[in-house]
Amino acid sequence: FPLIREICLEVRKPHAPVGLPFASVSVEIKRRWYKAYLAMGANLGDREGYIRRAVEAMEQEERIRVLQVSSLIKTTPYGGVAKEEFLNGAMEIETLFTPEELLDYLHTLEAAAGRERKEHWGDRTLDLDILLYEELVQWTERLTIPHMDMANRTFVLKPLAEIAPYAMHPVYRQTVGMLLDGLEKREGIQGKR
Ligand code: A4P
Ligand code: MG
Repeated sequence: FPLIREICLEVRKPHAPVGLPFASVSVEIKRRWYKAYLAMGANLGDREGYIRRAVEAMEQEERIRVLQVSSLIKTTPYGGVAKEEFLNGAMEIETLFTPEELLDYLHTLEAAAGRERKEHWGDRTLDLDILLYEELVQWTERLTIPHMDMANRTFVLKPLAEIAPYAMHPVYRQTVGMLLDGLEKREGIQGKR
């Protein structure tokens, strides 16, 4: 039902076999579509193929709607660990998954691309990160949203600005376009030093 954004469903049972006085018992679930932005990166093997197959898998997944996919750009490795050139891109999706469920799901796609986790920030066949999830700000051991370092990474902000220049970073209170502008200015100044 594409027009339904949110549903709250309660199933009520007036005559449940419970040995206590009660009017009825019920269970309730709430589901809605949440907007999220993802980063995609690959720097080993058939980089474009790994990214394309992950997007196709998401298109087949009932709990995800792929709204936009950016073009893929070639970028030099950032962070001093990975050695090979990257292909990077970004996606806009809507999903029924919670952030933790979405992360688990993205890990299954990374595993399907044969990703091995050998070293932090190292070379990889496929990396799928959650950049933004609605206006959520969360910092747990497993999951930091917005993605911790996104404002310092041209390879994240450039493809994201292509599909969502007005998406708002809920901590910095700046749009993706503003963050990219600021970063390019800072990098320009550093480049001249
Ligand atoms: N985690 C926490 N927050 C998030 C989030 N918002 N999205 C946790 C996804 N994962 C998140 O990630 C390690 C753990 O981070 C996850 O298990 C999850 O619980 P990982 O993907 O296993 O390892 P990683 O990718 O090596 O670490 P991390 O921190 O995700 O690295 P990044 O930030 O992805 O950086 N240079 C270029 N040019 N292009 C790139 O794409 N990528 C990296 C990796 C380095 N240099 C790069 C690129
Ligand atoms: Mg990652």
